[in-house]
Amino acid sequence: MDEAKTRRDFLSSMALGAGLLASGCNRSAAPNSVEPPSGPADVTLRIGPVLVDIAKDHTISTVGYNGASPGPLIRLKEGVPVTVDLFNDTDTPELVHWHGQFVPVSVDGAAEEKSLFVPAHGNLRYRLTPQPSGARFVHTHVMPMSDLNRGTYTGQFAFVYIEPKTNPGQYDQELFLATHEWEPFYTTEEEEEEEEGAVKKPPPQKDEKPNGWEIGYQRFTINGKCLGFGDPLRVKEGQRVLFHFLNASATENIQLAFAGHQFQVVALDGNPVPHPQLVDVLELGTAERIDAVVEMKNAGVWILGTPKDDDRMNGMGIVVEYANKTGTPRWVKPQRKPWDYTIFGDSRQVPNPEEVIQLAFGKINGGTGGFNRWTVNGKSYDDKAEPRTLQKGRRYRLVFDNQTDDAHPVHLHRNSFELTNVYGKPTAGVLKDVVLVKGFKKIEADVTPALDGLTLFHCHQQLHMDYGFKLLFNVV
Ligand SMILES: [Cu+2]
Repeated sequence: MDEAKTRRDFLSSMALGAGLLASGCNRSAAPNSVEPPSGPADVTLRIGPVLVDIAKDHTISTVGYNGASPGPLIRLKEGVPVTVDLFNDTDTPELVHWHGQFVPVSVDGAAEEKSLFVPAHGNLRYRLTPQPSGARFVHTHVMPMSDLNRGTYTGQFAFVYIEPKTNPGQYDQELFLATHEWEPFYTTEEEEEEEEGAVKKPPPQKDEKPNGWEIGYQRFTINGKCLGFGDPLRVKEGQRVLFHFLNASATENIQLAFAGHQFQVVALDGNPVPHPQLVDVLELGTAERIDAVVEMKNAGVWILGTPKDDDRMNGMGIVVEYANKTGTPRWVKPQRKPWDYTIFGDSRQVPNPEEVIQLAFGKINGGTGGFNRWTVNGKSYDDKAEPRTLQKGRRYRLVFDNQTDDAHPVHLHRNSFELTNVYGKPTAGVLKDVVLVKGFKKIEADVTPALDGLTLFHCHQQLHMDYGFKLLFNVV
């Protein structure tokens, strides 16, 4: 408990320190500041170069927030407005996206929505009202395209935890764990879906180009450390520990298991689920969050990490150490069972939508040495196309129809959607802002837009998003 608290205090004092520093040096307001700086901000993020010591004699040079990656944990109160200062110490304009929050387009941090940029070597101040409560995060939204040193390939991400107005608080210790991969490289190797029931890729059609570039990684971390480096998580027998997991990957969908333990999943993407369930393995598409309580009733030294042996050996894991226990951390291969969002949902009937919107995902192979292109309803994103209009307060059913063999973690900005059908199984009550749609499968989700303005829908896999997998809505 002390461990986590100390780290939190350290991180928030760091954020505060940066805030004081920022107001102390009295930078002039950049042209697109919406409010002139006066007095310290409630939240300060300084975008700049960072060195991340991920393992012994292994340092990553990247860009992060407030001198670290992950950046500081940002704790906000639901409905209580805060002033945010963003400073950009890099040579390129940046976008800071408040993922999963219902905020106006100006501060949402997406170029397609015409949000404000943080100018290179400049700053931006605005106010935002945090909502809804739960585990959110903040990350860069620039499009790196082929440059693997930019965008979400960097260390620009941080947890945002929005305290609910009333907190159930039934846990003894709270831990925030973010996964991220480093040293990306281009590869021709495609990631196979190993799951039972996964639809196999059909043989290539005549005249079809082969698959284009995919991304691989050398190193894998949780909270910026490879497995075996950095402090273990320290727990005591009998504790209930609330874990907040975030997949802060640019491109990877991951699974996590905790040897000797089970996860009681209580919230998905920060939203409490109707029916918390015990599972052995968590699955998180890029940008997904899972909150899970673990009862510490198996004293020892264990590994929490990915079931993929290669990735775990390259760092994707963290040691969990019970008080007064020593020894080599143990790993136990978990049972393989497909992740099923519907086990956390209700069986009740959902209201009929007023309109159904089909969103068919397609892929055009890029060929050897090229980039695949991605389409929604047959078209790659075109910034000159008129956005599709949605009416505020109207219930829409979005049909995510994945006509490709890749899994897609699709994300809708400035809204949550309710899962209503997953791979043919009806469900209700599971609210999310990202959902992972497996190859050649369909998920339906209902959304009732409440906020005016441009609203971006896209695949959160960076390479897919950059090469066409986006669609712009306009809520009126
Ligand atoms: Cu995708």
